Amino acid sequence: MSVQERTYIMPDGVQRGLVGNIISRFEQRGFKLIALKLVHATPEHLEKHYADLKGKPFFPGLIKYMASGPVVAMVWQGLDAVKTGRVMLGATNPLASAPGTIRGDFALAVGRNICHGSDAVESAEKEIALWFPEGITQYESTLAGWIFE
Ligand code: RTP
Repeated sequence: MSVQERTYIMPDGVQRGLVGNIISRFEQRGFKLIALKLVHATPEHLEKHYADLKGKPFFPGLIKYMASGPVVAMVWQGLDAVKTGRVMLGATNPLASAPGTIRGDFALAVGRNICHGSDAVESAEKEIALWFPEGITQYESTLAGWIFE
């Protein structure tokens, strides 16, 4: 648990026009945006990102879908960013995602569940290094004292 914890959040389906809403939710919750870019990723890059899922029956379809259009690579920082980010996303299957969560509000199908979020601090670090090899610029925010004790 750290107020400096970072998570990698990646909306897909940019065509649906939901990226701004997803960004707003993280901003409103109190997280600090520390990196963001639009990327049309190659299958090879996505296979690295989803390496843990290699062998799953849905893996080829997942890579094909994610490579079919742009994604938005983002890093958000703040208290318990990884766990809170997952709560904000909802369950992997939108059928089980509560209304009020990103998937519970915007998704119906597990293979189109709108947004990825790191599932652990270690995977967040790996994912951030994979998507932002150029590094991340740090900047001061005067809001911290109003958001964290
Ligand atoms: P994510 O990595 O995208 O945040 O999702 P997650 O941890 O909740 O779920 P994970 O098991 O890591 O699966 C990664 C993505 O693969 C797609 N998926 N499709 N057709 C299927 O049964 C199935 N299962 C998973 C989803 O898009 C999921 O987010």
